Amino acid sequence: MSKNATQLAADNIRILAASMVEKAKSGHPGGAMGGADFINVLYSEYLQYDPKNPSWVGRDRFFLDPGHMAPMLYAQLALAGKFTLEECAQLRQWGSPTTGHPEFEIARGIENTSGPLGQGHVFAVGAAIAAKFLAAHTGNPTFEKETIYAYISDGGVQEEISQGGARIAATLGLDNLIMFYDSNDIQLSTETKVVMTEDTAAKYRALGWDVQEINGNDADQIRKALDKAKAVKGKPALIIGKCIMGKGALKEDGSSYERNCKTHGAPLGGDAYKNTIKNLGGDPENPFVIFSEVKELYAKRAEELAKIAAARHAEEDAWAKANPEKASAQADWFSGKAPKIDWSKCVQKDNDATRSASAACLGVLAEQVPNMICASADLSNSDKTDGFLKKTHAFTAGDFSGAFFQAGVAELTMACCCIGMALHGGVIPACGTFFVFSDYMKPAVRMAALMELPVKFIWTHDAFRVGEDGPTHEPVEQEAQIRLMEKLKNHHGKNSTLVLRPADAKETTEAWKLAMENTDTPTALIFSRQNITNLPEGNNYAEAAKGAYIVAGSDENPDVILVASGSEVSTLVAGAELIRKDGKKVRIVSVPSEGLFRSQSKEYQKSILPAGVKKFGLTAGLPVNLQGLVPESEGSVWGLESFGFSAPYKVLDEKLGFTAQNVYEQVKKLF
Ligand SMILES: Cc1ncc(C[n+]2csc(CCOP(=O)(O)OP(=O)(O)O)c2C)c(N)n1
Ligand SMILES: [Mg+2]
Repeated sequence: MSKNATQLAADNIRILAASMVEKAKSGHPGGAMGGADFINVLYSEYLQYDPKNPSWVGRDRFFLDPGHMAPMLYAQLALAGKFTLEECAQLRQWGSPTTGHPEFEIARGIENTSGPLGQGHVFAVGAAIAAKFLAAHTGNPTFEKETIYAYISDGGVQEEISQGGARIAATLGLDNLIMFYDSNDIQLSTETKVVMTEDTAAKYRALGWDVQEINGNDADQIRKALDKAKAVKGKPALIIGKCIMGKGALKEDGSSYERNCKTHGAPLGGDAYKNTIKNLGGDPENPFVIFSEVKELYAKRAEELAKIAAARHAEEDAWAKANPEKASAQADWFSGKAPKIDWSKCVQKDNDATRSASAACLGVLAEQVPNMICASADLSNSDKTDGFLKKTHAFTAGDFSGAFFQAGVAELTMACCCIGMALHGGVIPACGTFFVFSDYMKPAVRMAALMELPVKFIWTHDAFRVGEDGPTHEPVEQEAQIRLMEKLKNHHGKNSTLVLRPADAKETTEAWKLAMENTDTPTALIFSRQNITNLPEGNNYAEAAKGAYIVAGSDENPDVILVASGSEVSTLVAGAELIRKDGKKVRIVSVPSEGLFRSQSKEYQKSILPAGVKKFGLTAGLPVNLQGLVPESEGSVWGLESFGFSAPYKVLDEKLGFTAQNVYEQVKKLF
C-alpha cells in the first residue's frame, strides 16, 4: 500500500532525525523517531501560527519538554521552513542553530529551551496561565483562541515537577493546555517498567485532567484525540500516545531495532543506519531531502495558515479599533520594555524589615503595572508578596481577572510557571518564597538565566536571623550560590542574573526599581525578615544602581573601609561609631550587588574600594560572599562558616559575632 502524505512526512522526520544524529555522531534518534507521527499531525493540521510573523502574540505555542528529542523538532521545523536541510546536517556543531538541545528562538519556532527533563512542560502550564490572564485583562479575543501544546516523555512524567505542574493546570482549569505524553516504555538505561509501575492515566484523571489513551503512531487516532482535547472545557487535556521507540529502525542484519534502549541516545550506526533509512523510503547516500509530497503538504498548510492568521488578525484589528487604549497597552506589554513607574508613590517606613519594604514596592507595582503577575509558594504573608495580593486577587479556575498566582508549596513548579509566563510574553512575572528554599528553584533560575528572561525572584528571610526556626530555615550558603549566577555571563556577555540584597527600606525601593528596569535577565531580590535601622541621613540611594557605593556619613581618606550587603551594613554603621572613638577614619560601603559593581568602570570601582586601604567585610553568609572585594592581604571577612542554630535572632547575633562590638574588635586586629 502506498503511503499518504502524512505518513511520508512522518517518515521524512524520522529520516532527517536519524541522519542528523548519524552525521553528528551524537544525539538521540529513538525518541524522535517515535514521536514523529504526533508532531507531524500537530504541525501540518493543528498548530496555528503566522508563517510571516513568528512572534504573533496570538499564536499557538508548542513546548517541548524532552530536549533530547531536538532532532524531531528541527526536522519538523525544517518541513515548516524554519530550518534549512544544511542547518539540520550541522546538528550539534559550533555556531550551528541546530544545537544539542533546543534553545529558545521565537523566529525559528522554538518556544523554549529544554533539556533538564520536567521543566519544559511546566513552562507550558505557565504560558497557558499567561494566555488566560491576557484574555481576561485585555478582552482581546485572540487570547481565548490560543492553544498551548506541551510534549512530555517518560522522563518528564517521572520528574517530581510533573506533579506540581499537573496540580496547578487542573486546579486552575487550564483548558487551553493540551499535553501529549510520548509513552514509549523505554528510557535511557532501562525499560520504564523497571522504575515506574503507576497508572499514569488514572493519576492525571485523579488530578483533574481529561485523559485519552491512543496509539501515538496512528495519525487518525492522533487527529481524533486532538479534536476531542480541543473541545474539552474547564480542564487541561492529556493525550497518552503509546509510541514505538525508534519506529522504523532496523539493525545491521535487517531485523527490527524498534523498542530498544540503545536507540535512545546514540547514532543507529553503520549498516543499521543504512537499513533504517532505506526502510523508511530514504536514500542513505543522500538523506537530507524533503520528499515532494511532503513539500506539497506543508505548502498547503502554509496557505491555510496564511488564511487562518489573516482571519485572526482581522478579529484582533476589530478589537483594537473598538478598544484603542487596551490595544496600546497590549502593544506596550509585548514590547518587553520596562514599564513606567512613579516610584514617588512608594512610601517606606523607617527602620523597616526589607521584606516589608518590598511589600510597599509590590503594592505600588500592583497599582501601576497592570500586566504584572505575582506568585507565592504558600508564604504570601511571610514573604510579603501580600503587599501585591492586597491590591488584587488570586487566580481561580474560570477567573483570571486578578493578578496573583497562589502556587501552593511547590517552589520549582512556581518558578517554572513564571518562566512559562515570561516565555509567553505580555506579562511580567515575580514569585516569592523563603531564601533557604531557593535551593528548590535553582534549576529553574538557571534556565531563566540561559533564556535571558526577566523573571523576578523574591527571597525573604535572608539569613540566620530567621532565628527560632533553626538551621533548616536559615540560609547560609544560598547567597554564595546565587551570586555565582552574577559571575556567569549569558550568551550576550551580560551577567546572567542580577542579584540584589538591599541594606534598608529605602535601598529596597532602589532594588525593586533596578529589578523592574532589568528586562533581559532574571533578577533575584534578597530581603530580611527582621527590622533594619535606616542607613544614615543623607544617604544617596540612587547610587545603589552602581552595585556598590559609599554610605552617607563616611569619612574622607579612610583608614579602613567596611563592606557589606543587606542588614549587615547597619551593623557596620554601628561598629564604625566604636572604631571612630579610637581616632580612625571609616568608610562604609553598601554592596547590594557585586556583579553590578564589577560591571562599572575600573575607575569607579577603585574610587569605592581603593587598593592599599585596610578593609573589613561582614556577611551573614559564607565569607566568600565578600572575599572578592576584601583581599586577604588588605583585611578580613567575618562570615558564617557553619549551619545556623535555633535561638532568638538577637541571641544569635551575639553568639555568632554580628554585633557592633565584634566589628570593632575584628577591625582593631587589622592595625
Ligand atoms: C533532569 C534530567 N535528568 C536527566 C537527564 C538525562 N536524560 C536525558 S533523556 C533521559 C531518559 C529519558 O527517557 P524518556 O523521557 O523516556 O525519553 P526516550 O528515551 O523515550 O527518548 C535522561 C535520563 C535529563 N536530560 N534531565
Ligand atoms: Mg521514553
